Amino acid sequence: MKQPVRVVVTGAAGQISYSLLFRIAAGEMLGSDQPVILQMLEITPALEALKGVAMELDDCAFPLLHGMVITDDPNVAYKDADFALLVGARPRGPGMERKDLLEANAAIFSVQGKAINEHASRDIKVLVVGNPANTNALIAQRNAPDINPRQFTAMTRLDHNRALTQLAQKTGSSINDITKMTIWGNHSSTQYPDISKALISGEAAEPKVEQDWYRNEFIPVVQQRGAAIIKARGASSAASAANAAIFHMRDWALGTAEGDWASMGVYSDGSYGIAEGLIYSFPCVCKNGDWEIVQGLEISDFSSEKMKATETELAEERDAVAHLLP
Ligand code: NAX
Repeated sequence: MKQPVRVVVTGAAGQISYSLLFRIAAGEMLGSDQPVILQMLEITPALEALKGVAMELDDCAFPLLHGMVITDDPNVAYKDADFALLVGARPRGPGMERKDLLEANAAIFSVQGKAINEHASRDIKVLVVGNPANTNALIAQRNAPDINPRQFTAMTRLDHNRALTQLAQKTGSSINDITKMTIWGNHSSTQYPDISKALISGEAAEPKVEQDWYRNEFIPVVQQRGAAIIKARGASSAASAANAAIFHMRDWALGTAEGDWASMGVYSDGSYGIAEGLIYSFPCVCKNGDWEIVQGLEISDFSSEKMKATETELAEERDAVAHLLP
């Protein structure tokens, strides 16, 4: 049996975590031979509810769950952490402007970044789920100067999965036949879901759908899917978000499938002309616990415009919190 690894989940009493924690403990994220210790962080008023979740985890008698930590102190939560899923965030309250939301979360994610810098394993893999995810990841990263910036990522895998299903349903194919889907940019309504590189059973997907559907249905449906879920369910995506977080971390740790890639919000190295240092979603191949941005893809004028628009939004978000960054 392998040595247990330490996995931090923040916002652990919230609705996404209620799906996420059980799947991590069941071995779906890191494999059925990898024991885990769950280090769960919440704000003080939610600790009682978190104790209830921990009781349920106990009651599952998961063979891979080798321990749990429940805390409201980030310095305790991140101690020796190997993986961290940052789900806890400040939701948009009534009358809150985008700038207020960015600032409220900047406060939370600077604390997380500092605690990671001081207490986590130097090899920690961080995934930010809490919104605005890309900019929250940037803030955490900037507050952790001793950790390689490549170890901070943001989640666009839910958007990627949504895009796969939309394309599969439209073309009457199985999601198992579709590869090389891409989400570019921000996890927001400016994201660019791009099927121009996607393959269905090895053949180009784009010629199989009408341009009108692609541009005027597929792209907005994927961009607005989160809002559609809220409208239908009366609550935001939870189980599907937890599932995407599992897929993101599993691929990063264990590798993407041969011949395919995953969409991940990662530290931009300037690839495709995207400003260096932004946490931007690119197509990534993962191997040996590391990721690489897929290089050399041909970018059409249409794609270039869409990729730029979402980059501009991310640059604006970064600038809105610049005074709070170290
Ligand atoms: P909930 O409100 O159910 O849970 C959030 C939990 O975080 C709460 O229990 C709260 O007490 C806790 N929390 C708040 N501040 C904290 C802090 N400083 N430290 C530790 N815990 C803290 O929200 P949930 O539905 O679970 O969603 C969580 C986040 O995921 C939200 O920001 C949401 O917008 C975001 N999402 C991101 C998605 C993505 O694709 N990147 C999709 C789903 C989701 O919308």
